[in-house]
Amino acid sequence: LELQTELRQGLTDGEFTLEYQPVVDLESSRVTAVEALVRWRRDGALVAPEKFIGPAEESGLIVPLGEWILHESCVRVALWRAADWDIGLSVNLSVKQILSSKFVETVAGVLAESGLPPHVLTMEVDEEVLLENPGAAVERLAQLRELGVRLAIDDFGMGYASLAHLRELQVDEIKIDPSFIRDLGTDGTVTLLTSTIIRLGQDLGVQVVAEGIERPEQLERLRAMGCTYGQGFLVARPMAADGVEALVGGAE
Ligand code: G
Ligand code: G
Ligand code: MN
Ligand code: NA
Repeated sequence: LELQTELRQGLTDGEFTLEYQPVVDLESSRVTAVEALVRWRRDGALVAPEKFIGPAEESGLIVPLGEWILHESCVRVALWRAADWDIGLSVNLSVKQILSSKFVETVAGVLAESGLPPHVLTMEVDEEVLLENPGAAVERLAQLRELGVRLAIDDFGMGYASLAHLRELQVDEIKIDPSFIRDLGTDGTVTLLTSTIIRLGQDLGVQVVAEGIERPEQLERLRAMGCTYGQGFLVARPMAADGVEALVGGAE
């Protein structure tokens, strides 16, 4: 409970920050979007989300924290777009957040306040979200999509029923789990599964993003398989907003 108190205090004291990890077009290397990733700056050191997202979910603090993350990142990307930079934003959602009352209104409010066009925002959900309370979660996500927001299935391929989710939800994007990319080219089954996921995305008209690209051979293979978008330490690490500005400013 100590941690819960500290988390709450941290939110009040402005100890949370965001990093942004670029998503690039694998053909042109252009940065097409950023994924917002929350960090906790506690006593001068950054704490990884693995350490605090779980506790924040248990206490319900994920609801105000998630709203802060959404607001902060939407305002930032709206500023970039106002400076004539055509870029999208992806935000990760927790199940508690999605099922909280007023969630859809909150998202609509943040979009209105920031001036970010809904189609620029992608909401990432992983399978946990769809397993815990499938009916309610699917309904909420459908409402979100009615706002014009895009939906992505995160960590695609690792779940118990990845294909079923493509039936239940209108999905705009799938993000191939990094474990597939890691064994690309060395494990024949994984390589075949990856190219099949890419083709599935193409056939369904769903955008495919490969996550966790760390080595040039992986990027080359993904390109050859026709994967359009990618993310990973080879391409760009998560970085503060000014880092993204320097990266893109330097590239243009
Ligand atoms: O950024 P990093 O690789 O450390 O993230 C670790 C995990 O925490 C990932 O599963 C990521 O989706 C999750 N995470 C990062 N930022 C957020 C966030 O803003 N909201 C939620 N719900 N999860 C996040
Ligand atoms: O679950 P989700 O996909 O949202 O997790 C995003 C997390 O993945 C972030 O914490 C980010 O730091 C991490 N990440 C991004 N690219 C790479 C990569 O190339 N290798 C590894 N190991 N982690 C990565
Ligand atoms: Mn994600
Ligand atoms: Na995630």
